[in-house]
Amino acid sequence: MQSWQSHPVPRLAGTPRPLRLYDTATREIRPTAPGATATMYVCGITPYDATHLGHAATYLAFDLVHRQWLDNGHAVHYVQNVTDVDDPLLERADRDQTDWLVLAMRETALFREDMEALRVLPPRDYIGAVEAVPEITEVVAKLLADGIAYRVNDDYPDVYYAHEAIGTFGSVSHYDEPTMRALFAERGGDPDRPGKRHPLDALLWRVARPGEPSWDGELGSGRPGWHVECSVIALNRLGMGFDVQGGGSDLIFPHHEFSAAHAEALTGQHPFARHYVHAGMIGLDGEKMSKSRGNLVFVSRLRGDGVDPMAVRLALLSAHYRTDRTWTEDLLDAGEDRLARWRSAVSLPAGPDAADTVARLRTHLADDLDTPKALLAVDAWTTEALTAGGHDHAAPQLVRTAVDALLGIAW
Ligand code: 5CA
Ligand code: ZN
Repeated sequence: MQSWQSHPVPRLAGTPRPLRLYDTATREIRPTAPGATATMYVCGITPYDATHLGHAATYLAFDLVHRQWLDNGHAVHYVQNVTDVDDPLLERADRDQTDWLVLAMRETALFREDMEALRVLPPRDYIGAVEAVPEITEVVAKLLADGIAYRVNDDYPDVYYAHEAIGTFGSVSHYDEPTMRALFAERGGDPDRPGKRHPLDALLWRVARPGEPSWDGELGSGRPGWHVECSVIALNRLGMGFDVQGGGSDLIFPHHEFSAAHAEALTGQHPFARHYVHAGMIGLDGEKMSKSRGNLVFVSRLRGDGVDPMAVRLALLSAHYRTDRTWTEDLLDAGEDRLARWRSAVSLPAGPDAADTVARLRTHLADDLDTPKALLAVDAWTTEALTAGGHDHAAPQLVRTAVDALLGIAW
């Protein structure tokens, strides 16, 4: 699939700091340890509705990871998927009497525009589930051949993953079985499907039902399950042991647990990813912002209303990426005020020395993306520049470059 346009990222002088991130699997903040090319897979959208601020916040967090690695001199191989065929997408297309494929293409196009407006660096590989069906089919067939997957004995002999196949199941989320069962039922799983060997076994291949899109191949006519899509798209481009698997915290279980388990069962290697990184949930009026709840604030709507995407960026980065938080008008107002102050300060002919500000910015961001402290460091410099002033003629440009490179703000 076509990705979106990149903006050039300026190089920043001085000393970068190696990035440390919280890892859900080991439950601690650990250094990332990428090679010359850092590798990251972030779960993409299910394109049946426009990008809301929850999605945006999650992709912004991983954009900062991307920028930290670039600052440290790494190339970054970033892969993202699009879940462009799935039950909720088909249900929405049905409800709206529209072609599911056209709906997916339309919402994916809008997502690309939103990401570009927010200056999120694009993935190198942007891969739709539909285009990946042949490679996914191959993996499911191998899991079947290896006895790790099985078909239910039914009119529709769907293929399931026997989740007890490997001993590492549970090592991403560490949830106990009752929690797993509850989340599995809540997030797209089918614990009560008759014929499964265990309620927690996850769907790998859904045999074609009348009226549903399907693909023919060695498994017969059907379509892939959700977790195995991400598993295969990541594995075939990044290999086992890639640096970061990312998404919102609603993906910890079952999605990331099973994506990892499928790949580990297939290859016999552990781990799938070296860090599992999860962003907190953005809510509105006390509830998680979600398409199914309908309580959404769309990035495109704000853009249409003339809101500067850079203010949205600052508003979403003003709290730590791992905290669940609520979107409010006040947050956006604060983002707009901050952006205006910063813009005034970097437009001055001179300001106070900024070397220490840049060092603090780097230190805070490298510390599990501590954006609240990073933003305060820039605030401190701008306040001094706008009140006391300064004589360093290079300082405003240095702050511009640092905030552009590390926080993705355009002036
Ligand atoms: N297509 C799957 C992943 S393979 C999916 O979860 N799609 S999504 O459109 O529902 O979400 C896209 C990304 O945004 C995921 O990383 C998800 O965890 C994240 N996300 C969804 N809702 C929120 C929210 N309210 N706050 C923060 N992140 C969210
Ligand atoms: Zn995914």
